[in-house]
Amino acid sequence: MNYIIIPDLHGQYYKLLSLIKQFVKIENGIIKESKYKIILLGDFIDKGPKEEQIKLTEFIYNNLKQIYLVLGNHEEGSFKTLKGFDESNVLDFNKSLSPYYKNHFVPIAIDNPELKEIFYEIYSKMFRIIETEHIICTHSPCLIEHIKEGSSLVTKYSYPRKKDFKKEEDFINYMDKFILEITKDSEHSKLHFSGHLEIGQVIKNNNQIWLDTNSKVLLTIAVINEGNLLFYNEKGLDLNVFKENCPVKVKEFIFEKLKMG
Ligand SMILES: [Mn+2]
Repeated sequence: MNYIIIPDLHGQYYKLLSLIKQFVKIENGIIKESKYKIILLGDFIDKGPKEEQIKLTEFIYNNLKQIYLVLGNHEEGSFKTLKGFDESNVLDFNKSLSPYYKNHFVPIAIDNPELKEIFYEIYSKMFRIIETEHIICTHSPCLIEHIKEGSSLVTKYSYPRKKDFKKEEDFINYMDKFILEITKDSEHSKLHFSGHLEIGQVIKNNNQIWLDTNSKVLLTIAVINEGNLLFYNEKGLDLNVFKENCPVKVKEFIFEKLKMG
């Protein structure tokens, strides 16, 4: 099977189109039958422009046959917040998970009941873990134990953000330690793909691949074609992955082109 694996889109509908049009045909908003299955690694809502969040949600809904969905913390948080709203009809800002989720998709869906129903339908088709013969996909980078246990950490492993550090250097040092800690275990041979982190680069260590979710500039996706793993952005093949952009110590881990049986 061939896969196109796409990290956190956060409502960037047009970016998704330019990424996947390199591999699949789209006619009247429908992805035509193709040799690729598309996997979205979660967090397709929030942050992006309102109109694009709506378009992206509708596009996913219309293409559920071609798109496999991993559950992200933004979908989970928004779903719970919306359900709370359905039950009480009053959005209680103190009771819901975090004020963060109320400033994005939630108010858009409350204003648009049809969109909310579409979102619920998509949500019912999302998985915390997608596993195939060769790959495992989770929203958040996580330890193999978390996958085995089916822990909710596969969706929302938390880590400090760049803005939590005074100096960028401190953040890089922290992330280097975090990366080594979380990727230490490579007992299984499948490639493990995840998104969720906002560190502005793709990271590979052992069998784990974390796709950059800082999609404000170029968004890098992974493409598995006939057992070859390649990386693409909107402009085409991304050859800079793992060469220039990794944190200092992570550069020690050299990326080899992966062949899967
Ligand atoms: Mn996330």
